[in-house]
Order: sequence, then C-alpha cells, then structure tokens
Amino acid sequence: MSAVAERLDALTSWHHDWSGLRVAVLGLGATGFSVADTLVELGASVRVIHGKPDADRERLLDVIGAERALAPSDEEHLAELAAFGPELMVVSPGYPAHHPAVAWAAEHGVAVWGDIELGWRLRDKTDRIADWICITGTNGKTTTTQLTAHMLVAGGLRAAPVGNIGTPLLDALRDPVGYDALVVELSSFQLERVHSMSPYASACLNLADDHLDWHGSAGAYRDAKAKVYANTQVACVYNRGDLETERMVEEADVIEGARAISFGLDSPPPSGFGVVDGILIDRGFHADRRGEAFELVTVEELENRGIGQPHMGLNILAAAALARSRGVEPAEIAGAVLSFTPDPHRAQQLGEFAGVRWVDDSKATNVHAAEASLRALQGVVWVVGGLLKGVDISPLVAANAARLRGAVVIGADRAEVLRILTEHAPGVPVAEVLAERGIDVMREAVAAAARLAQVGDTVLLSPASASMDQFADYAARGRAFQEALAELTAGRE
Ligand code: UMA
Repeated sequence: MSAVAERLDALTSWHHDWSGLRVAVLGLGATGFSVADTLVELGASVRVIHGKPDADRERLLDVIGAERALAPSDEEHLAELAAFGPELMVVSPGYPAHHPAVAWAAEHGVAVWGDIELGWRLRDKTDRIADWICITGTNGKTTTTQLTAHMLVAGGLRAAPVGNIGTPLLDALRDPVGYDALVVELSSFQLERVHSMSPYASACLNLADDHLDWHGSAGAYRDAKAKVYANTQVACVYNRGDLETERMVEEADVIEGARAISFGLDSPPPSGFGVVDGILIDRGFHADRRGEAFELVTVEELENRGIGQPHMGLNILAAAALARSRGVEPAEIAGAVLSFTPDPHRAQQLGEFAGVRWVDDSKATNVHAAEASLRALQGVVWVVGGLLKGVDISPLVAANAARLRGAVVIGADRAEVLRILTEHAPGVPVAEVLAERGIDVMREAVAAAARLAQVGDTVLLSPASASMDQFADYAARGRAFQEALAELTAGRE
C-alpha cells in the first residue's frame, strides 16, 4: 500500500491529523461547500473544482481560504486535477459514475469519497457521537426520514434529518452540541461513494428503476442502494412486499447480532411491522414477539389526519421500525405520527374547481412514484414529462392508459413522451406544451389540462421525470403549477 493510501486508511477521526492533505473537492453546490469548509477547518489543503459559477459560495471560499477553480468543461476539470495533483478526491453526488474526473482518479490511483464517507470518519467531533439511522429507496425516503426524526425527537432524543433531504451531513456533524441520532437520507449517488459507514439501523424502502443515466445500469443502481445495509449494527429494516430489499439484507455483511425487521401492510410475521384488524402493530420489538405485539396507531386515525394512503402506511411502519430499534416507546411513536404534517408537492390536494380536482404530485420524479398516484385515480388528465433520466416510461403509460382522460406533455424529453403516448395510449387526447421554462410552462399546461378535463375528473401533475430541464427543482415545478392554477381560478370560484 502506498504511503498516501495508508494515511487515508488511518484517517478515521475528527481528532486525527488531516493537515496538509491535498484534497480536490468536485462541485460547489450544498455538498461541495460543506466538504470544503470542513476540510479547511481541519487544516487540509483544499481546491474546489466546479462546473457552474456560484458567486455567493465562491466569495465564501475566498473568505475561508480554500482554493477554487471554475472548470466549465470536462477537459478543464481534468486539467485542474492534473495541475493540483490531489491525494484524495471528494466528489459531489451530482457527478455521475462515468464522469471523466472519476475515471481520472481511478487511472491515477486517487481515492474517491463522497461527503458521507468523509462524514462517517469525522463523526466524533463532539463527545456526544450520533448513531446513524440510514434510509434509502426509490420512493418515500424523504417522508420516512422526516417521520423517523420526528419519532426520535418525540422519544426525547436530540435528532435531526440530514443528507439528501437537503441539509448536508457535514453541517450537522459540526454542530457544537452534537446529536444522539442522525437520520441520514441517502441517494444512490451518495451510497455509491461510501466505503466504511456502519449504520446503527438502516432501511431500503423499495426498489424500482431510476437514475439509470447516472449509474449506467439497473444493476449498478441496485448495488448502490444495497450498500445501505453494509455493517449495520442493530436493525436492517426491509419491505416484505419488495423481495429485492429482502435479498439485499440477506446478502449484506452486517455486524454480529444485527436483526432483520420487515414491514408491510399485511399481518406481520414475528420480527415484523404490519397491520392487523385496522391497527398498525410492532411485532419486532416485543419480548414475546411470537404471541404479542405493540399497537401503534389505527388506520382510522391516519385517515382522519389525511395520511391514510397505502404508501404513507408503509412509510410510517418503516419509520416506526427504525425508531423502535433506537428505543422510542410505542406511545411516543403514536404521538409523533399523529402530529406529523407531510411536505407539499407529494400528492397534495389543491381543491376542486368547476367540478375538477387538482393534485400536485410534483415530487413524483420517477415512474414508481407516478404509478402510486395514478393507480389511485380514474378519469385523469395527466401532466407528465421532464427529464426521463434514461428510464422507459412505456410500461407506466400502457398500464394506466385506461385511466387517462387526456395527457399534457411538458419537459425537454417531450418527443419521447409523445411517442410513447401515441403507441401505448392510442386515442387518449394529448396536448404538447411548447413553453420552455418556469411559470410559462405551467400556465400553458394548466390551461390545456382545464380544457381536457370533464366534471368528476382529476388533473394530476405527476411527471415521472426530473424537473431540472425547466425548473430549479421539483418544489419550484410544483409551486409554478399551483401558481398557474391560482391564476386560472382567480375570481372563478
Ligand atoms: N457539477 C458539475 N458537473 C456535474 C455535476 C455537478 O460541475 O456533472 C457541479 C456544479 O458546480 C454544481 C455542483 O456540482 O453547482 C452541484 O453539485 P450536486 O449536483 O451534487 O448538488 P448539491 O447542491 O451538492 O446537492 C446534493 C444533492 N444533489 C444531487 O444529488 C443531484 C441534493 O439532493 C442534496 O440535498 C444535497 O447534496 C445535500 O446532501 C437533491 C437531489 O435532487 C435534492 N437528489 C436526487 C434525488 O433525490 O433524486 C438524488
């Protein structure tokens, strides 16, 4: 092993000597900045290489004393790397696995970490060292992460949701007080670049094709997700209704004594969470789990709170399993669930206008999420499209063609979506939105949807695609939809 590799291997604590380590940080978004800021604090020699200008963060880098280089093209990235000669590269999640800079690192024997790997090694800054509860999956991970954190707090722990959810993990790790537990939402991009993490408890909620363009194949995406279970200490939580997640647990190398705990909407086996006679129950953490179970909440209570949908039930059961593994009591779980408010843009009901219901499910950035929303409806005017990310939406369209009153197609990949609709939903009227960006897209889409919809129908924004071609993110896409609807209905109610 080279001297650099040996040094990196041994750097497993905040209190070790990171000074002078030459680290190239790729990307200057939320992640890149948190990585640079942390490493500068530790005395490393940091150069941030990034493709997009960001005046605010660039100014902050100058203040903290990190070098930076704007490198708009791949070639410029490579030239900057060669000139700097890093000993370690910490790469932002947005850089795909096939990015030339990642290949450059492999060719030159430079280790590649993500911010999560770095965070794992730096988790002991404060005396209070947080247990990590790690959550991944194709869908539901943000809601489950929020729910789990809410439950841990209800159980009296100092806990926070971090990671892909929006707060970079390293920002939480540098909190001066420290946490008892961090609930870490992990994308497949982040998991791909994790090597030594050992979660207290972990969950992959479900698996369906997504992000194939980033990973290159469905197998690589699956393998990245499976890494969430590696080295788990106490509980591997998986979905009984999704065999792939069970297989991931079976194949995982875990810490001796870690248990597999399942969740599902059916009656649970011992070591499972599920539903019996309209009550969500925990059969995983009862001393006598063959005969006894803890009751958590009833389905009726969830329905009364507007969170009775099947996918919410699954999120709640998964979160409950994770929180119970960290010692939160059943009554505290119930209190947390019944005081939880889901985020906007997730199957958010916007109301009924002229006999037509409008639903904002902008968060549905992939086929699996859109399927969950479409499946629950009949007579749908579907607002669909964006960046398809290399995923084929033909099966989704074919399976739901009979529900469609019409389709309104937005997004950069419109031609592909239109072709698929013609082939798999022949006879369904289709409107193409020609506007290219922001609120104009939604003004046109909402007007077209209103024309296609009949009394009793639902207009559903559930694009099955990423939003970055036309909007800053899925929330901006949802807000534009809501704004355009408000304009359309102003004064009409
Ligand atoms: N950049 C390039 N070239 C590239 C890719 C990135 O130059 O090919 C540079 C640019 O300088 C750009 C910067 O990298 O400004 C952006 O880095 P990034 O795309 O990794 O984004 P961050 O701002 O660091 O945000 C990331 C996550 N983004 C992605 O994974 C794409 C955020 O998840 C996460 O909240 C944040 O870290 C904190 O952990 C967002 C997301 O869309 C919400 N996630 C995907 C999803 O949930 O489906 C995975």
